[in-house]
Amino acid sequence: MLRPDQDQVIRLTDYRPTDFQLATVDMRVQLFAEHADVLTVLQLERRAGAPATADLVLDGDELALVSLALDGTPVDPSQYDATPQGLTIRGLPESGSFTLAIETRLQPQLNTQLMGLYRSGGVWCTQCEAEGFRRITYFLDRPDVLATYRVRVEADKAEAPVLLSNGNPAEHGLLDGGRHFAVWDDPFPKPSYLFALVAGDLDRLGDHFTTMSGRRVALDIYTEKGRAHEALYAMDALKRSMVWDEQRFGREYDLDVFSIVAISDFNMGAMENKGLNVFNHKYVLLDSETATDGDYAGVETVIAHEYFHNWTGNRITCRDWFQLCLKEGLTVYRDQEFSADERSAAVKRIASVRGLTAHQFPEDQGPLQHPVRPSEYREISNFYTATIYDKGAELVRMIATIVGQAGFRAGMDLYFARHDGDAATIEDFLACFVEATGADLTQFALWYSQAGTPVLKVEERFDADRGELTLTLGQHLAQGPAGTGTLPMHIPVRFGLVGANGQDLVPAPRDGAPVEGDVIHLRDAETTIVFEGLGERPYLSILRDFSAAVALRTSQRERDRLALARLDGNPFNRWRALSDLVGEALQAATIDARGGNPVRLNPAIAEALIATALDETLEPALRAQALSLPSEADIARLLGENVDPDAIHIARDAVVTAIGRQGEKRFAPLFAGLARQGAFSPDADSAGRRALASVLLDFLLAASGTPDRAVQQFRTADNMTEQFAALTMLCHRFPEDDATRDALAAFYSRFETNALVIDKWFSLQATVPSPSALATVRALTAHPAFRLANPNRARALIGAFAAGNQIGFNRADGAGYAFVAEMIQALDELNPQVAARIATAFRSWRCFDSGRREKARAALAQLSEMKGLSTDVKDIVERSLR
Ligand code: 0A1
Ligand code: ZN
Repeated sequence: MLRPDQDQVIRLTDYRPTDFQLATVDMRVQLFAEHADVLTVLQLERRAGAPATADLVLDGDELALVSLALDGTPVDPSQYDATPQGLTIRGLPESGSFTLAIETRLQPQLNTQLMGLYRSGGVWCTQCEAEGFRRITYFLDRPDVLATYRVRVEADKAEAPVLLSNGNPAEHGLLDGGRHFAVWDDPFPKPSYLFALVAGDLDRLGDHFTTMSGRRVALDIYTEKGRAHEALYAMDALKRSMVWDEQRFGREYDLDVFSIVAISDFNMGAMENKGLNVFNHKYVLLDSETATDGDYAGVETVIAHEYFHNWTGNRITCRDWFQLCLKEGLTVYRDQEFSADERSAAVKRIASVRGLTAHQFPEDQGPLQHPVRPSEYREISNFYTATIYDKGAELVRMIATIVGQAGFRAGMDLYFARHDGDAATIEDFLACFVEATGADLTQFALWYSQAGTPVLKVEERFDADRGELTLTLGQHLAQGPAGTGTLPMHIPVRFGLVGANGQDLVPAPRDGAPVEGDVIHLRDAETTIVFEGLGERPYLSILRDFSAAVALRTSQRERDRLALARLDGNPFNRWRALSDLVGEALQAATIDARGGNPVRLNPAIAEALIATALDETLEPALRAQALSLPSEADIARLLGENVDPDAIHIARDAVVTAIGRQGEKRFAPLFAGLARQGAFSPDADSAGRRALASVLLDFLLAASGTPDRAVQQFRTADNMTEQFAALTMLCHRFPEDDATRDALAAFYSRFETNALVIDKWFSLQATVPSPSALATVRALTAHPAFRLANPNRARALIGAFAAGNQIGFNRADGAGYAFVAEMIQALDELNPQVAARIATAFRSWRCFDSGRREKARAALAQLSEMKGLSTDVKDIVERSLR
């Protein structure tokens, strides 16, 4: 593929508004078997104050111009330059409004990048965020150019009975030759990245919602033929999201229709196009036979996330792509709060923090580090990251902690009232909380510009004679590859002082201490706080609910942590006390294993885990979290440098076996007692019981050394959660066993026609923790069901191997790295975005031992020298090497 050189760096400081203002967009899209004709009429006007001679420069990407007319008259070719990458028009009117009619011809069936207009399983669909609209027509393709759109779609009626675009339906009718049309009107001004068009032969699940002001909204979910019933849970999640946004944020839906379309070829999870969300079908379609509890939770979250974007993203959008966290961080915060309210708040918080530390921390601590609001980029698609989304959400959460829940709602109300219809900035957002609450967020704003994970160090000293507890809190931010500064930030540290019986003591900080209720406001590099009037030495429960995105270092004694794991009234911190103990034990075990020594585990730690498993006062989902040990990648991150993944694997397995043996007699009846009575239900409580049963089963298998219990569960399960858990344990623990081979084959033939389940089958084999997984994965690339061009399938095999198989990817001989590099190169020819995403698996290469480091560096270096590499992959590879 021929690629233009797009190596320029885009900088936040270069931002300036366009010279031309756009008012309306009128489109006609004619879809044919081999091409699509797009006529776009723009109503434009030179902006007041813009130079009278400024040219109009429109973005394009692989476009072909068919015709160009100004106010109805063809433009003389001497007046414009059209290339596939842009259209520059000279001599446009100095004042007054004018129209430009632009005709382009596209070939959606050849579009494998899945950006712009493409075909997926015969359906025409679009993806325009961030810069896909310029692949449909020449345009001011940037988020601060807002316009109302009227779109007419035409296609063959038999091939595409469903014709959709943004907004409300306006007209529809028949055309000659078996064709038909539909016109859609979107009254809300929007940027081009929110444009969408869908045409195809789809099934529909219809429902409706009555908003708080009594308006009736039609809700439609479109799926491939014969699968509309699999969207019932998604529809339920959508209605719950609509109610929640009204109640929690006072936000009402604004169009007459809200539609979701499930598509099988999609680069990301889903897209919040105004009134017409397009989803990866993975986040729409499910039932209990084909989807796990994790899939149900994923559908609920993504449905909510995209719906919440209607206000945080669509009604208020971003001025430029540097402000991406303005919509993404805020919307993730909102979807997390929704899940917390719908399910268990503590369990949701633990899951979110586990996700943050597993995905965002390594990004923030490695070569791909960037601030939540970056100041430059080469390829914006590479900035849909855990930092923008998940750390971005943590910053919103910190604001809520600093200004309090009521202040947060007041600030949000002001934000919605003041910026509705705007393309806003982070400064606009912060100003609303400052004005609504009087808080000073000047220092807090550093969180948006400084990359890296601050280390929060906490020391405690108790003076029994005076009854005083002295805390010394220090923060340190190392200068990382992003080079964005290391100033002390405002860190809200939620805490509790826990008495001997688990009750929270009322803290009495000495006058002048920066403490408000249960929050310490750390603003300096170091602060000492004295709590007075303590009759006994309390257990310090610090950073409750993970109130700030920091790496916590305490010198807390093991027995204090064991006490907190038993007593802390804050369930999140109770979980963390245990998780820290286990994390340290796993690090020590890895050192044992690496030295060729037998792995030891302090029986008191195993006992604490077993006691938690048996504690009926705790909800099962929380117990399951407590018993799910840190992953091999988590342990690698804790160790930090000179990591040997083989030693980690041996150590972790030995620790699981030791816990299993110590707990076996108590786990077995607990496991048996969790067996379900009655029909399957995906609700959070039932899912929690299944999660607990599943971790118990893994301990029991490790202890017994035989696959029998897993084989039994695999055979008798009537739902995917239990069946897939059993299959995973068989593959991971007994990869060579005949029973495993049989189960894998049976699973494949049973679900052969369901792509989402077959994705699971591929990724399960890709993540078997063994050096021989590489041979399996390589062989699976030749499997008839493997298709590199399908993002879900590519991620299921190659992505899962690279990001989810510590031992296989990081093989000491470098063969894992070489294989993934080769696949990235092949995929880059088809789909640069997905290739670049898979390439981020290399980001932690510097933490391994020197042998692996050299092999990884060599694979990256070789990749970076490949000819014809996309900007997307080049950007990731070159930054990874810096
Ligand atoms: N805004 C979407 C994410 C998204 C971004 C880019 C895409 O291009 C392929 C697709 C989706 C969200 O936050 O859900
Ligand atoms: Zn989003």
